[in-house]
Amino acid sequence: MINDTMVPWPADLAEVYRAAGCWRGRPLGSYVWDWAERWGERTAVVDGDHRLSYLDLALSVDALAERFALLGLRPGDSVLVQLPNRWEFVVVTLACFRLGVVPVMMLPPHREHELTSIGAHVRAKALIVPDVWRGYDHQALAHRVAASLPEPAQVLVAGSQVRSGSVGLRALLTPRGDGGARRRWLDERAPAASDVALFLLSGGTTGIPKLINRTHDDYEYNIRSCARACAFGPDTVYLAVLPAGHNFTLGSPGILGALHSGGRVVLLPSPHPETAFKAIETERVTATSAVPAVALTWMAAAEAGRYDLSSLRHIHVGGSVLAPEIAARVGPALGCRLQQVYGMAEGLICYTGADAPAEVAHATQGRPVSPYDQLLVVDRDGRPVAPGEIGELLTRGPYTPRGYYDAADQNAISFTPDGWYRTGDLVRVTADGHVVVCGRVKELINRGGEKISAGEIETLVQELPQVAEVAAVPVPDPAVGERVCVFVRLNPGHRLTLEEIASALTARGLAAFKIPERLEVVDELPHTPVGKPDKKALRRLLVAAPAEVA
Ligand code: OOB
Repeated sequence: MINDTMVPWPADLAEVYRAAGCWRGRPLGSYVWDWAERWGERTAVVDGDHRLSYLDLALSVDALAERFALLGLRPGDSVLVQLPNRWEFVVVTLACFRLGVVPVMMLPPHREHELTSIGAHVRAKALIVPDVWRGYDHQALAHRVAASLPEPAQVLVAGSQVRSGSVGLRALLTPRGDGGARRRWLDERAPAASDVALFLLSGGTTGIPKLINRTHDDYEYNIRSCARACAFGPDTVYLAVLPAGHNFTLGSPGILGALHSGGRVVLLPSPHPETAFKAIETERVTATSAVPAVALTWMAAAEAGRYDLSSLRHIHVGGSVLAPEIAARVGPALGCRLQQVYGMAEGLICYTGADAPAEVAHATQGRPVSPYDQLLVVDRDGRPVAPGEIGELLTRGPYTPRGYYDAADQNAISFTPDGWYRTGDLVRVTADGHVVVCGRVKELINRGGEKISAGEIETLVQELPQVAEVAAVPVPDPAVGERVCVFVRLNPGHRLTLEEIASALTARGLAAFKIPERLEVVDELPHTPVGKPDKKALRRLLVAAPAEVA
């Protein structure tokens, strides 16, 4: 069902990608045993005191994949995975790949609103969640969501507080019986490399996040190409501090890139500088990735000089705009090299080289990681701009899918008829092929790298009885880049506060990071000639009146 719904690459291009060695024709789960055979007792995953060797990892992955099958999960079924950066995340993800069960990479802050709509869309057969995380009862949330889904869904719980009606994950991870027989059994049932391996979430600009189906072939190539761009190898120690289910941390090159290179992954559930620096010092971390907001807090904290960060060679910074003046300070502040990255869950990833000169590393967002990536910069009418001019970036390539999952209407907007993905980003491309991100045409708010769809917020605020008309726009912010501001025209005789909006949207089960942080009540919203709220004019208002920012 999931595989039939995917928009395929054209057959002739697929052949080119195979012949060129981009697509190797192997499912992602099959690499787990390659790694184990090559790296055996070397440490693969570190989570606090818990360490897994490559062999432990392969055995646990097989054990869990088999138990998934015994629980009734079938290849092609999808499951919502909402786990923090703990070792279980890695085993669960790889076990899904091994069996051909498709994980949907939810983020820990997601709540009913996101889980319910996405779970229904993919007909999720299970939810895999922590018991309690940051004081929030995810197990109870998962049961509420499961009860609302069209098909029965099991609740699998990481942690020790497993209630009746849930399945405890830890018990499923212990290898039992004949490992060799289990390995053969799983090998025989391995999914096809062209099948969907996982769903990543798009920031999206309308409604709930769109689902991005990434195949085994395409995602393995994504991982391998990014690992090469970042010079990952067996001596890499990668620290994952951003959410593990985000494309940046998961496979660009991130966790899977480190494992695919024989390196070691250190997982931390938060980017807090104190714990991150301690981990860098004790685990001798060589590479990590951060959004600009996190990089800024690290740069400030590093001044105290309390930790030895000398093992760190590279920090990958991307996900939102990094100003060149700040970029120039990252390396000196942290004692490592900066690699900028401009990427998207939809595919295309650009990196500045691991040893790029300062003018490239500080002032550009890098070059595509694959020679097969295609870039086209167009003007408002869709015509290519002159070289070096600014326009919207369109892209195609061996790891950029041709459409969102089961979203024909959205695909007609986000993809051109000949398969180009419209990034919604304004860029210029330098003479030597580096991309410089100059702005955005899509209606999205980028809060410290977390993408928030303006349309999703507007739909929910519009439902409030006080509201006649609403427009959500980004308000610039020095700490996180942008925050959500809503402009509202009220119905006659009504009043509305920011707190009322926040509590109404929280009650609807919206993730906390999406809650508007500024409200502007206006008598009239400016409109474009076609009658839509004029977002450009609204953004100008906010920039013109920064002093009013709460
Ligand atoms: C990464 O992926 P997403 O899917 O969360 O967001 C993609 C969007 C881009 O279209 C662009 O609008 C923005 O995030 N973005 C940047 C940027 N990197 C991403 N805007 C300005 N400067 C940058 N360096 O954000 C992502 C995925 C993989 C690797 C890195 C980032």
